[in-house]
Amino acid sequence: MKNHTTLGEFIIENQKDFLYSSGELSRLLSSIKLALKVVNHEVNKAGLVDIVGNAGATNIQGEDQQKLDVYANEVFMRTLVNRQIVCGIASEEEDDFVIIGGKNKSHDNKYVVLIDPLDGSSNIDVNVSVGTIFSIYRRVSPLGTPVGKDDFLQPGNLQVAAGYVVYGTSTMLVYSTGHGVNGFTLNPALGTFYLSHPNMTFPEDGNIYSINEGYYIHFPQGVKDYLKYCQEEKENRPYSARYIGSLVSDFHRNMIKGGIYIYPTSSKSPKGKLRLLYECNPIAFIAEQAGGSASDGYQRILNIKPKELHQRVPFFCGSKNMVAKAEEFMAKYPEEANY
Ligand code: P6P
Repeated sequence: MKNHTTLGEFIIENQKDFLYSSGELSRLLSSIKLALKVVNHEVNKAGLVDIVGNAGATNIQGEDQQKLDVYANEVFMRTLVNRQIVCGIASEEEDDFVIIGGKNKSHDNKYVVLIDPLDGSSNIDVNVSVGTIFSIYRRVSPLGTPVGKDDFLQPGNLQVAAGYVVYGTSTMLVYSTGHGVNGFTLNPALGTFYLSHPNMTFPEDGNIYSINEGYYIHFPQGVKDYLKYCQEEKENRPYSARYIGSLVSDFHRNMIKGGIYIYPTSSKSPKGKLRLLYECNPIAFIAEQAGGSASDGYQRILNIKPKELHQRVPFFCGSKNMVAKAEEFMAKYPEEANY
């Protein structure tokens, strides 16, 4: 194997890029690296041990919690708390944000983490790839005090780092600290991530669209018009429809091959399904850092000021020119911007 840089070496080599970081962000990224290796180990053997299937509980979203959801959440929470690096955590699997602090002075820590510990969990039982998505901000509340909601309700354009993991045919970590996007592939024999996809860039155009067309009749008219555009026999169309049902997997493929992912509003999901804070914002941050774009059909995702922790928004994300074309169709129905 070519002498690839390891993730640990990459984090250290690029530490100088982190504005006013005294190495804490590097340590935070390293703690996430440890947690995702532990989760990866369980995901890879899910079919062999009694950890697949329903945990018998539901989360605040009212979704059945899969056992691996619960396990992944516990692993990330424990790792981040034990490393004493963050002052607060918000998770898809936690009703409210979790204050980290008190006895071990974590109130002095600078960063908060927002996470979807296991995205696409409905695919777990059928052995289709799933993922983890994380977003990191500097706190806005004073050091030494307990974090508050405002530390988590920051617009996505203030993220200091974001990333995702695809637990797929190989396990990959893709992340950005605002200086481009880099992908690392796990060598399972060594338990080491190697830089396999340096400077990932989103093709400006593509011919793949990812959406759950089963809900077609419930989509806004702008989305229906765009889908008909994708399917017409003209220029480089019709496009190919590819939908895995796992955001990180569909997004990852589209970033490599070019494409657009859409989860719009519908009568089933009047505000869309994806959560702004720990799904759309981190994926949008990565998309833009790679030269792609992300909107709710009308405005840049990263400019949206969050109102609540588990807020949902419509999501159009991918190749810049494909998102722009979809927005052209959405713009014909401005009334639908008020979801
Ligand atoms: P549907 C997984 O639950 C998820 O949040 C995304 O990963 C995925 O793209 C989407 O929901 C799938 O939702 O309604 O098409 O099954």
